[in-house]
Amino acid sequence: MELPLIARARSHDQRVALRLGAESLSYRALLSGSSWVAKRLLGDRGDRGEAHVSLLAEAGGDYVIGQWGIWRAGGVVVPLSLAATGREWEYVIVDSGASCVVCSPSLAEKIRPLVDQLAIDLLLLEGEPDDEPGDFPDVDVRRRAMILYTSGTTSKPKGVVSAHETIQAQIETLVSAWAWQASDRIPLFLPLHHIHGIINVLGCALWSGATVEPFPKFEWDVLLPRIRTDAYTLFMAVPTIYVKLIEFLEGADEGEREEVTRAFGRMRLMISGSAALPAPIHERWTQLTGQRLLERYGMTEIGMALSNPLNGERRPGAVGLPLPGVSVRLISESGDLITLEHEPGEIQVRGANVFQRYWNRPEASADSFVGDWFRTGDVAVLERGYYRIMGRLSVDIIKSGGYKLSALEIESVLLEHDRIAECAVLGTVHETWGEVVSAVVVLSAGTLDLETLRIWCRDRISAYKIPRRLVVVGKLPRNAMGKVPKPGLRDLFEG
Ligand code: MLC
Ligand code: AMP
Repeated sequence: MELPLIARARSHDQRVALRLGAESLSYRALLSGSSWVAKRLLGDRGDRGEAHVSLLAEAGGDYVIGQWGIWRAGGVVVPLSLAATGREWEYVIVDSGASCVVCSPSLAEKIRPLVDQLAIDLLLLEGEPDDEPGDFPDVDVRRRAMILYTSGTTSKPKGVVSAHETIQAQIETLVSAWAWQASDRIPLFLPLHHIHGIINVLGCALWSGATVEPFPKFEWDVLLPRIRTDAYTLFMAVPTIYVKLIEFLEGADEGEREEVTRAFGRMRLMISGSAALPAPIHERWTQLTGQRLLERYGMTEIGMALSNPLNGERRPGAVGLPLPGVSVRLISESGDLITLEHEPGEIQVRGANVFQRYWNRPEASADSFVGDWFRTGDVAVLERGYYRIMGRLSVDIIKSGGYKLSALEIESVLLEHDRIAECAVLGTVHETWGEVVSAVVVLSAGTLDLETLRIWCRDRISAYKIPRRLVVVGKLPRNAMGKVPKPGLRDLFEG
């Protein structure tokens, strides 16, 4: 039996799956391309048997052909970030045990030295469409499908292992809750190594027979003419993008603003998630465009869990109710089930949408579950029937521009600097980015300014992990346990 996503793609056949400028790729073309990939990966084997295969491709045909090709060969996709540094790629490839990188030809030279150093295979996506039937394995949906790396509170990112059936459950709940249709058209400008872009946009669209228009990144000038001409029915973004859109619209001349806000107003649905959408931004967007944004809450480990309704009240500042098939409960600090409104507790989630485990991290995996309930580490409260996210249990998790960052991972890099003796990294509030990475350091010698530190960080960590704020202190405060009380450090950045 073919994987459901592939069987569905076959039924969508000549429909346009990807629109790429004046060109387009049909579902059939993506299947043909992925046949070529699967055959190359299989060679004379009958099944890649859950071999881990990294995927490095920009949003577009190569990405989908690579992803489907790996799946059809029985492999597990480990997407690589386009923004990552060489050592971040190395970490993901080595930690996941990937034996091969499937890569766009345009990106090959960047990763080739690492592939050579690790003595793994490189498959370039330069094949011809292949319509000859292939001898592909039957892939049971309980098998592993994807490993996404996400920052944890244990310093280094961990690989979140999801089965095909997990991905299917994550997609199906959204297709039903947000009424995805084959006639939907959506722009894709979010990175494809995270669940928001992979599942909510690409996965749901391709499952539904809809059309995706991929862009290498979010660029207002490029999107604007498309929005103006009603190119999209759906729009999904992180709060930072809505903040930027409001800035653009407020700065536009009146005629343009009028035209574009009306075009946004005509979309079927606009969604925000991956970080808290401040109520004033939600309200300003409605004032400008007439659209009531639908805010939802999710996580790499669980897909989406809570959502405001498609039909009904979309409440600013709230994330609504559990999605179909997803169970959510709140647990107090003392471990009790919260049954009353207005009492905050940790969000725990159960359902077919929940991942299997962290790759090669039995302890972290065990610690993350209470029975079959996954502990999100996020705190919420139920208010007038809807959940509202209050924050996170760990101060070491930072959300910046929708990216989840580990303060501990950044600290361990900063400590490699020969002038930094001690440091504490934390997120501080920022209007556009939600939070920005901020570092408090104690120097062992000389001086250090932010710009010098940022340049030094450049080939070590992704741009969005590099500190934006720096304070040098003589000594870091420590509590009785020897820990730095980070929330107290926020005052250092005020003003
Ligand atoms: C970039 N810049 C930042 C920054 N990122 N400054 C502060 N904090 C950050 N996090 C700076 C750059 O250095 C640059 O400055 C300028 O902003 C523009 O950089 P850019 O890279 O061009 O930014 P842009 O393309 O505008 O990116 C913004 C963005 C992007 C919001 C589109 O960050 C993004 O795609 N975020 C989404 C991440 C995501 O998908 N998360 C989902 C995870 S899954 P200068 O000085 O050089 O001009 C998940 C589960 C769920 O969370 O629920 O969905
Ligand atoms: P990630 O690990 O990158 O998948 O990020 C998941 C985290 O993003 C969650 O644990 C939350 O902290 C945060 N998040 C996602 N959606 C929302 C939202 N609507 N409001 C507040 N936080 C959110």
